[in-house]
Amino acid sequence: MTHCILLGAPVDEGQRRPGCLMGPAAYRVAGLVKTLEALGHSVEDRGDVIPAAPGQEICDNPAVHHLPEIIGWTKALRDATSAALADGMPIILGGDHSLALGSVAGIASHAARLGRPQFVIWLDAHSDFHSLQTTTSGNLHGTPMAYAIGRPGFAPFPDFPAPIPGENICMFGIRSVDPAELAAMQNSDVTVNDMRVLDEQGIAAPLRSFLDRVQAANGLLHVSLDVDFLDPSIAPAVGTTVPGGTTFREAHLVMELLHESGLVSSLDLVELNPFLDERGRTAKLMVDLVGSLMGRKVFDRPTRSY
Ligand code: B3U
Ligand code: MN
Ligand code: MN
Repeated sequence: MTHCILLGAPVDEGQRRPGCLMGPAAYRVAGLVKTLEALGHSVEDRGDVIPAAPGQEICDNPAVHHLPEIIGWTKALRDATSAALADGMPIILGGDHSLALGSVAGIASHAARLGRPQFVIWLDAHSDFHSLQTTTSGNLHGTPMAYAIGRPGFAPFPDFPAPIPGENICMFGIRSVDPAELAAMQNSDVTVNDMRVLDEQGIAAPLRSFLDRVQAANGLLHVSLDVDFLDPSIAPAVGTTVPGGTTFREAHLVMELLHESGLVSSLDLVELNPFLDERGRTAKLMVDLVGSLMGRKVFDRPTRSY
Protein backbone atom coordinates (compact mmCIF):
# COMPACT_ATOMS: atom_id res chain seq x y z
CA MET A 1 0.00 0.00 0.00
CA THR A 2 1.13 3.53 -0.63
CA HIS A 3 1.67 6.46 1.69
CA CYS A 4 0.00 9.32 -0.23
CA ILE A 5 1.08 12.87 0.55
CA LEU A 6 -1.33 15.59 -0.54
CA LEU A 7 0.20 18.96 -1.39
CA GLY A 8 -2.27 21.75 -2.17
CA ALA A 9 -1.01 24.06 -4.92
CA PRO A 10 -3.59 26.84 -5.37
CA VAL A 11 -1.74 28.40 -8.31
CA ASP A 12 -3.90 30.71 -10.44
CA GLU A 13 -1.42 33.12 -12.02
CA GLY A 14 -0.23 30.82 -14.84
CA GLN A 15 -3.35 31.60 -16.88
CA ARG A 16 -6.08 34.24 -17.04
CA ARG A 17 -9.33 32.68 -15.77
CA PRO A 18 -9.52 33.03 -12.01
CA GLY A 19 -10.69 29.91 -10.20
CA CYS A 20 -7.95 27.26 -10.23
CA LEU A 21 -6.96 28.46 -6.77
CA MET A 22 -10.11 26.73 -5.52
CA GLY A 23 -8.94 23.39 -6.93
CA PRO A 24 -7.28 21.95 -3.79
CA ALA A 25 -10.38 22.68 -1.72
CA ALA A 26 -12.61 21.07 -4.37
CA TYR A 27 -10.58 17.83 -4.35
CA ARG A 28 -10.81 17.70 -0.56
CA VAL A 29 -14.57 18.33 -0.66
CA ALA A 30 -15.01 15.73 -3.42
CA GLY A 31 -13.64 13.03 -1.09
CA LEU A 32 -10.09 12.41 -2.23
CA VAL A 33 -8.86 11.32 1.21
CA LYS A 34 -11.75 8.88 1.72
CA THR A 35 -11.26 7.44 -1.77
CA LEU A 36 -7.58 6.74 -1.11
CA GLU A 37 -8.19 5.35 2.38
CA ALA A 38 -10.95 3.05 1.11
CA LEU A 39 -8.35 1.49 -1.20
CA GLY A 40 -6.13 0.76 1.80
CA HIS A 41 -3.65 3.60 1.37
CA SER A 42 -2.52 5.92 4.14
CA VAL A 43 -2.96 9.64 3.51
CA GLU A 44 -1.12 12.63 4.90
CA ASP A 45 -2.52 16.01 3.88
CA ARG A 46 0.27 18.57 4.25
CA GLY A 47 -2.13 21.44 3.47
CA ASP A 48 -1.51 24.12 0.89
CA VAL A 49 2.05 25.04 -0.04
CA ILE A 50 3.02 28.68 0.58
CA PRO A 51 4.79 30.27 -2.40
CA ALA A 52 8.18 31.93 -1.92
CA ALA A 53 7.95 35.73 -1.86
CA PRO A 54 7.99 37.11 -5.41
CA GLY A 55 11.17 38.85 -6.56
CA GLN A 56 11.69 41.40 -9.36
CA GLU A 57 12.32 38.97 -12.23
CA ILE A 58 11.56 40.17 -15.75
CA CYS A 59 11.95 38.68 -19.23
CA ASP A 60 12.12 40.20 -22.69
CA ASN A 61 8.77 38.82 -23.91
CA PRO A 62 6.20 41.47 -22.94
CA ALA A 63 3.34 38.96 -23.17
CA VAL A 64 4.57 37.01 -20.14
CA HIS A 65 2.63 37.88 -16.99
CA HIS A 66 3.04 37.04 -13.29
CA LEU A 67 6.62 35.86 -13.77
CA PRO A 68 7.83 36.64 -10.20
CA GLU A 69 4.75 34.99 -8.67
CA ILE A 70 5.21 31.80 -10.72
CA ILE A 71 8.92 31.69 -9.89
CA GLY A 72 7.90 31.91 -6.22
CA TRP A 73 5.53 28.96 -6.68
CA THR A 74 8.16 27.01 -8.62
CA LYS A 75 10.72 27.23 -5.82
CA ALA A 76 8.23 26.32 -3.08
CA LEU A 77 6.62 23.45 -4.99
CA ARG A 78 9.98 22.06 -6.09
CA ASP A 79 11.12 21.87 -2.48
CA ALA A 80 7.81 20.55 -1.12
CA THR A 81 7.57 17.85 -3.81
CA SER A 82 11.12 16.71 -3.44
CA ALA A 83 10.76 16.55 0.39
CA ALA A 84 7.50 14.56 0.08
CA LEU A 85 9.16 11.98 -2.19
CA ALA A 86 11.41 10.97 0.68
CA ASP A 87 8.31 9.89 2.64
CA GLY A 88 5.79 8.65 0.07
CA MET A 89 3.94 9.46 -3.12
CA PRO A 90 3.20 13.16 -3.60
CA ILE A 91 -0.16 14.07 -5.11
CA ILE A 92 -0.14 17.74 -6.05
CA LEU A 93 -3.59 19.29 -6.04
CA GLY A 94 -3.68 22.20 -8.50
CA GLY A 95 -3.87 24.84 -9.40
CA ASP A 96 -3.09 25.59 -13.02
CA HIS A 97 -0.45 23.62 -14.94
CA SER A 98 2.33 26.13 -14.20
CA LEU A 99 2.59 24.30 -10.86
CA ALA A 100 4.40 21.55 -12.78
CA LEU A 101 7.38 23.90 -13.25
CA GLY A 102 7.93 23.21 -9.56
CA SER A 103 6.60 19.68 -9.08
CA VAL A 104 8.56 18.25 -12.01
CA ALA A 105 11.72 20.06 -10.85
CA GLY A 106 11.23 18.43 -7.44
CA ILE A 107 10.75 14.92 -8.82
CA ALA A 108 13.69 15.30 -11.21
CA SER A 109 16.05 16.30 -8.40
CA HIS A 110 14.84 13.38 -6.27
CA ALA A 111 15.39 10.90 -9.15
CA ALA A 112 18.88 12.30 -9.71
CA ARG A 113 19.67 11.78 -6.02
CA LEU A 114 18.54 8.16 -6.31
CA GLY A 115 20.47 7.73 -9.55
CA ARG A 116 17.33 6.53 -11.36
CA PRO A 117 15.94 7.86 -14.65
CA GLN A 118 12.81 10.00 -14.40
CA PHE A 119 9.97 9.55 -16.89
CA VAL A 120 6.91 11.78 -17.36
CA ILE A 121 3.53 11.10 -18.94
CA TRP A 122 1.72 14.32 -19.87
CA LEU A 123 -2.05 13.69 -20.06
CA ASP A 124 -3.27 16.91 -21.66
CA ALA A 125 -4.96 18.50 -24.67
CA HIS A 126 -1.88 20.75 -24.92
CA SER A 127 1.83 20.09 -25.15
CA ASP A 128 2.84 22.95 -22.77
CA PHE A 129 6.14 23.16 -24.66
CA HIS A 130 6.62 26.94 -24.91
CA SER A 131 9.73 28.74 -23.73
CA LEU A 132 9.44 32.21 -22.23
CA GLN A 133 10.35 33.57 -25.67
CA THR A 134 7.83 31.63 -27.76
CA THR A 135 4.64 31.94 -25.72
CA THR A 136 2.25 34.39 -27.35
CA SER A 137 -0.45 34.14 -24.67
CA GLY A 138 2.14 34.81 -21.97
CA ASN A 139 0.41 32.18 -19.83
CA LEU A 140 3.09 30.25 -18.03
CA HIS A 141 0.91 27.13 -17.72
CA GLY A 142 1.95 26.59 -21.36
CA THR A 143 5.66 26.16 -20.46
CA PRO A 144 6.46 23.38 -17.94
CA MET A 145 7.44 20.65 -20.40
CA ALA A 146 9.94 22.96 -22.10
CA TYR A 147 11.48 23.83 -18.72
CA ALA A 148 11.71 20.15 -17.76
CA ILE A 149 13.44 19.09 -20.95
CA GLY A 150 15.98 21.88 -20.52
CA ARG A 151 15.00 24.16 -23.41
CA PRO A 152 16.97 27.41 -23.28
CA GLY A 153 15.19 30.64 -22.44
CA PHE A 154 14.19 30.09 -18.82
CA ALA A 155 16.91 32.34 -17.43
CA PRO A 156 14.93 34.08 -14.67
CA PHE A 157 13.89 30.67 -13.30
CA PRO A 158 16.17 28.58 -11.11
CA ASP A 159 18.14 26.16 -13.30
CA PHE A 160 16.13 22.98 -13.85
CA PRO A 161 17.90 20.53 -11.53
CA ALA A 162 18.32 17.50 -13.82
CA PRO A 163 16.76 18.00 -17.26
CA ILE A 164 14.61 15.08 -18.37
CA PRO A 165 15.66 13.58 -21.72
CA GLY A 166 13.00 13.88 -24.41
CA GLU A 167 12.94 10.12 -24.86
CA ASN A 168 11.67 9.84 -21.26
CA ILE A 169 8.65 12.05 -21.94
CA CYS A 170 5.35 10.90 -23.41
CA MET A 171 2.61 13.30 -24.48
CA PHE A 172 -0.72 11.54 -24.42
CA GLY A 173 -4.02 12.87 -25.81
CA ILE A 174 -2.72 16.17 -27.18
CA ARG A 175 -4.80 17.97 -29.80
CA SER A 176 -3.92 21.66 -29.50
CA VAL A 177 -0.32 22.60 -30.25
CA ASP A 178 0.99 26.05 -31.27
CA PRO A 179 3.41 26.28 -34.24
CA ALA A 180 6.43 27.18 -32.07
CA GLU A 181 5.70 24.25 -29.75
CA LEU A 182 5.37 21.90 -32.69
CA ALA A 183 8.71 23.02 -34.12
CA ALA A 184 10.44 22.47 -30.78
CA MET A 185 8.82 19.08 -30.24
CA GLN A 186 9.74 17.89 -33.70
CA ASN A 187 13.29 18.77 -32.83
CA SER A 188 13.18 16.54 -29.75
CA ASP A 189 12.84 12.85 -28.88
CA VAL A 190 9.55 13.30 -27.05
CA THR A 191 6.99 10.56 -27.79
CA VAL A 192 3.87 12.25 -29.13
CA ASN A 193 0.73 10.16 -28.80
CA ASP A 194 -1.70 12.75 -30.08
CA MET A 195 -5.41 12.10 -30.52
CA ARG A 196 -4.79 10.81 -34.03
CA VAL A 197 -2.64 8.01 -32.62
CA LEU A 198 -5.18 7.15 -29.92
CA ASP A 199 -8.07 7.12 -32.41
CA GLU A 200 -6.19 4.75 -34.63
CA GLN A 201 -4.47 2.48 -32.11
CA GLY A 202 -6.61 2.87 -28.99
CA ILE A 203 -5.29 3.59 -25.50
CA ALA A 204 -3.65 0.33 -24.47
CA ALA A 205 -1.00 -0.31 -27.13
CA PRO A 206 0.69 3.12 -27.14
CA LEU A 207 0.53 3.37 -23.35
CA ARG A 208 1.95 -0.13 -22.80
CA SER A 209 4.81 0.50 -25.16
CA PHE A 210 5.81 3.59 -23.13
CA LEU A 211 5.37 1.74 -19.81
CA ASP A 212 7.54 -1.10 -21.10
CA ARG A 213 10.34 1.42 -21.67
CA VAL A 214 9.95 2.89 -18.19
CA GLN A 215 10.12 -0.57 -16.67
CA ALA A 216 13.11 -1.66 -18.72
CA ALA A 217 15.02 1.41 -17.53
CA ASN A 218 14.01 0.89 -13.86
CA GLY A 219 12.55 4.40 -14.10
CA LEU A 220 10.33 6.49 -11.88
CA LEU A 221 7.13 7.74 -13.48
CA HIS A 222 5.49 11.09 -12.89
CA VAL A 223 1.89 11.49 -14.11
CA SER A 224 0.67 15.00 -14.91
CA LEU A 225 -3.11 14.95 -15.44
CA ASP A 226 -4.66 18.09 -16.92
CA VAL A 227 -8.48 18.25 -16.73
CA ASP A 228 -8.59 19.14 -20.43
CA PHE A 229 -7.19 15.68 -21.28
CA LEU A 230 -10.83 14.70 -20.77
CA ASP A 231 -13.58 15.58 -23.19
CA PRO A 232 -15.36 18.81 -22.15
CA SER A 233 -18.71 16.97 -22.18
CA ILE A 234 -17.62 14.99 -19.10
CA ALA A 235 -15.23 17.56 -17.58
CA PRO A 236 -16.51 21.11 -18.09
CA ALA A 237 -14.57 22.71 -15.19
CA VAL A 238 -11.53 23.92 -17.10
CA GLY A 239 -10.62 27.29 -18.62
CA THR A 240 -9.30 25.92 -21.90
CA THR A 241 -11.75 23.31 -23.18
CA VAL A 242 -10.71 21.54 -26.37
CA PRO A 243 -13.21 19.25 -28.13
CA GLY A 244 -12.33 15.66 -28.90
CA GLY A 245 -10.84 14.66 -25.55
CA THR A 246 -10.74 11.24 -23.94
CA THR A 247 -13.97 9.61 -22.88
CA PHE A 248 -14.86 8.44 -19.39
CA ARG A 249 -13.94 4.88 -20.32
CA GLU A 250 -10.68 5.75 -22.06
CA ALA A 251 -9.55 7.89 -19.14
CA HIS A 252 -10.27 5.14 -16.61
CA LEU A 253 -8.42 2.62 -18.77
CA VAL A 254 -5.38 4.90 -18.81
CA MET A 255 -5.48 5.04 -15.02
CA GLU A 256 -5.95 1.27 -14.65
CA LEU A 257 -3.01 0.49 -16.91
CA LEU A 258 -0.86 3.00 -15.04
CA HIS A 259 -1.82 1.31 -11.78
CA GLU A 260 -1.04 -2.17 -13.07
CA SER A 261 2.38 -1.01 -14.15
CA GLY A 262 3.34 -0.32 -10.53
CA LEU A 263 5.64 2.42 -11.84
CA VAL A 264 3.87 5.63 -10.81
CA SER A 265 5.71 7.57 -8.11
CA SER A 266 4.09 11.02 -8.22
CA LEU A 267 0.98 12.74 -9.60
CA ASP A 268 -0.18 16.26 -10.53
CA LEU A 269 -3.88 17.07 -10.80
CA VAL A 270 -4.09 20.35 -12.70
CA GLU A 271 -6.33 22.99 -14.27
CA LEU A 272 -9.52 22.17 -12.35
CA ASN A 273 -11.49 25.43 -12.13
CA PRO A 274 -14.32 24.72 -9.67
CA PHE A 275 -15.92 28.07 -10.53
CA LEU A 276 -16.76 26.59 -13.95
CA ASP A 277 -17.97 23.22 -12.65
CA GLU A 278 -21.49 21.78 -12.66
CA ARG A 279 -22.37 20.63 -9.15
CA GLY A 280 -18.85 19.32 -8.62
CA ARG A 281 -19.00 16.72 -11.38
CA THR A 282 -15.52 17.42 -12.76
CA ALA A 283 -13.94 17.39 -9.31
CA LYS A 284 -15.69 14.09 -8.56
CA LEU A 285 -14.57 12.58 -11.86
CA MET A 286 -10.96 13.57 -11.19
CA VAL A 287 -11.16 11.95 -7.73
CA ASP A 288 -12.66 8.83 -9.32
CA LEU A 289 -9.79 8.70 -11.81
CA VAL A 290 -7.33 8.90 -8.92
CA GLY A 291 -9.21 5.92 -7.47
CA SER A 292 -8.53 3.91 -10.63
CA LEU A 293 -4.90 5.04 -10.68
CA MET A 294 -4.52 3.86 -7.11
CA GLY A 295 -6.01 0.42 -7.60
CA ARG A 296 -9.79 0.49 -7.71
CA LYS A 297 -11.02 -2.30 -9.97
CA VAL A 298 -14.15 -4.31 -10.52
CA PHE A 299 -12.54 -7.69 -10.86
CA ASP A 300 -9.08 -9.00 -10.08
CA ARG A 301 -7.60 -10.71 -13.08
CA PRO A 302 -4.17 -11.89 -14.01
CA THR A 303 -2.50 -9.02 -15.81
CA ARG A 304 0.69 -8.49 -17.72
CA SER A 305 3.80 -8.92 -15.71
CA TYR A 306 4.57 -5.22 -15.15
N1 B3U B 1 -0.60 26.71 -26.14
C1 B3U B 1 -1.46 27.79 -25.67
C2 B3U B 1 -2.71 27.24 -25.05
C3 B3U B 1 -2.59 26.48 -23.78
C4 B3U B 1 -1.56 25.79 -23.26
N2 B3U B 1 -1.96 25.25 -22.14
C5 B3U B 1 -3.17 25.57 -21.98
N3 B3U B 1 -3.57 26.33 -22.96
N4 B3U B 1 -3.99 25.18 -21.00
C6 B3U B 1 -0.70 28.74 -24.74
O1 B3U B 1 -1.32 29.66 -24.25
O2 B3U B 1 0.49 28.53 -24.50
MN1 MN C 1 -1.59 21.58 -19.43
MN1 MN D 1 -4.25 21.60 -21.22
